[in-house]
Amino acid sequence: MVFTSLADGVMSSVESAASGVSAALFDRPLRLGVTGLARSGKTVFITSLVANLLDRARMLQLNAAREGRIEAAFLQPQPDDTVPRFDYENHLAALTGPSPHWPDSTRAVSELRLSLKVRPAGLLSGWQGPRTLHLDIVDYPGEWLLDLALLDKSYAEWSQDVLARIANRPQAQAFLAANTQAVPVGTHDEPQAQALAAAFTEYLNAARAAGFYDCTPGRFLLPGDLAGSPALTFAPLPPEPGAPRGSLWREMERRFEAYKAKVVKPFFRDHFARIDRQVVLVDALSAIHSGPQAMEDLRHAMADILSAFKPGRNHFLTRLLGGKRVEKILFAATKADHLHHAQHEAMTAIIEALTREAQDRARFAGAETEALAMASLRTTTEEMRPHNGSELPCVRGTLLESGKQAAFYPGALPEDPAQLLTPARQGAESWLEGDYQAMAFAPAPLTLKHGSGPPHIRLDRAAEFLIGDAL
Ligand SMILES: Nc1nc2c(ncn2[C@@H]2O[C@H](COP(=O)(O)OP(=O)(O)O)[C@@H](O)[C@H]2O)c(=O)[nH]1
Ligand SMILES: [Mg+2]
Repeated sequence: MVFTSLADGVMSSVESAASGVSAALFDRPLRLGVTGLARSGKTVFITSLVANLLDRARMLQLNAAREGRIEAAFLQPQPDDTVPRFDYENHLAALTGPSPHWPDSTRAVSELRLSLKVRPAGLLSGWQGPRTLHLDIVDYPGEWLLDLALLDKSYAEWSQDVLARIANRPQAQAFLAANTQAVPVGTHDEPQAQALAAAFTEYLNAARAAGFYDCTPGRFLLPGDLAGSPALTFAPLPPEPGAPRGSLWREMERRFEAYKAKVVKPFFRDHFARIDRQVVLVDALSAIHSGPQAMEDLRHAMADILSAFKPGRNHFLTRLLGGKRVEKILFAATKADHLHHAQHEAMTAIIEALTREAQDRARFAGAETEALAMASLRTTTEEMRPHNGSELPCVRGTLLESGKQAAFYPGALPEDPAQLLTPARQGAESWLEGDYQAMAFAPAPLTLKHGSGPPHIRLDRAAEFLIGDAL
C-alpha cells in the first residue's frame, strides 16, 4: 500500500516535471515522417533504421539501446488499412542479400509500424514494467509538400508563375512551343489537353533530371494510381480572363482546382497532419556536384518544403492542424559515406547553412531542429592517399556502374559554407574552386553479425534525436 502510493507520488511528480510529454507519448503511437526529394535516400534510410532498431548492436548513440532498455523490437500490422505497407523485407533483402543492390525507387506514400518494448529509465525503472512504443514510420515524397504552395494560388496565378519561371529553361522549349500553338479560349478538346499535359510532364521530368527542384505539381512526377486521371491532365496556360465556359482554359482551371481539392488536400489531411516527428533527407553532395544553380534551387526547395511546418501563412493547413505541430525536425545530409570522416564536419555545416531559413522557420513554429551528416548504409571504407606530397582523405568502394573498386575524393569542401552558398545565391555559373565530383557506389556485400544491423554512419544519432526522448 505504502509502496504503491509512494510510487504514484514519484510518478506524478516526474510526469509533471516533463510537462506530461513522455506520459502522453506512451499512450499513443508516435508517427515519424520520412521525406526528401526523389532519390534523397528515404527508402534506404527507413530500411536501415528498422533493421538497426530490430538488431541494435550498432546503435550505441541511441541511449535506450546502449543502456539495454529496449527489451524487444518487432514489426506489427500497421494501423492504416488503405496505405501501402513499406516493403521492408524486400528492401532489406536487396541491400543485404548475396548480390547486394539498391532497392527500387518507391513512388508514393507507404507506412510501417515498429513496436519497441522499453524499460523506463532512471527513477521509474524499479517500479514500472516495460512499456510499448508503437513507432509508425511514414515514407512520403518531399515533392508532395511543395504542392502546398499551390493551395494559395488560382490557376491563372499559378500559370503565370510557372510560365515565367521556365521561359528560359532548355528543358521547357518543347512544351512552350506546344503551349503557344494551343488556343486557350477555343473549345476544350481532350486529345489536346492530354498532349499539353504530356508535354508539361515531360518538361517536369527533364527539369528534375537536370537538377531543378521546383517541379510541381508533385504528382505529375509520381502519379501512382492517379496516372491518366483528369486531375493530372492539365498544364499552365497564359492568363485568359475572358475564357468562355467549355473552353480549354476553363477546363484546365477546373482540373487544377480538382488537383488541389482531390490530391493535395487529402494528402495533407490524411498523412501530413498526423506526423509527430519528421526527418528531411537531403542529397547535398549531388547538388554541390551539379553546381551553384542546383545548390540555390535546393535551398529554395528546402525552404518551401519546410514552410509546411510553419503553417501560419496557409489557412487550409492552419485549420487542419488546429494546435498540433511537429515536435522535432531533423535535416540529414544523406550518403555521407561518400566522404572521409575528416569532411563530415564541413558537410554538416553545409547542410545547416542550406536549411538555415527552413530551420529558423521551424524553430519559430515551436519545433526542435537539428542538422547532421549521415549514411543510412555505409558502402565505403576510408583511406588516405598520397597526392602532390600530401595526403588526401578518400573513401573506397565498389563503383555502381563498372563493379570495379575505386578510391574517391569529391573535392575540398570549404570550412565556411558561405563559400558555396554565396556564389549560389549570386547566380554563379560554376564553382570558383573547381569542380566537385560525384560517384555512385554499390552496397558492399555484408556478413551481419548476430544482433547487428547494416553498417551506417550516425544513424543512431539521428534516431536518438528523433525518438530518444520517447524511449
Ligand atoms: N552510398 C550511399 N548511397 C545511398 C545511401 N542511401 C541512398 N543511396 C543512394 O541513393 C539512391 C536513392 O535512394 P532511395 O532510398 O531509393 O531514395 P528515395 O527516392 O528518397 O527513396 C540509392 O539507390 C543509392 O544509390 C547511403 O546511405 N549511402
Ligand atoms: Mg523511396
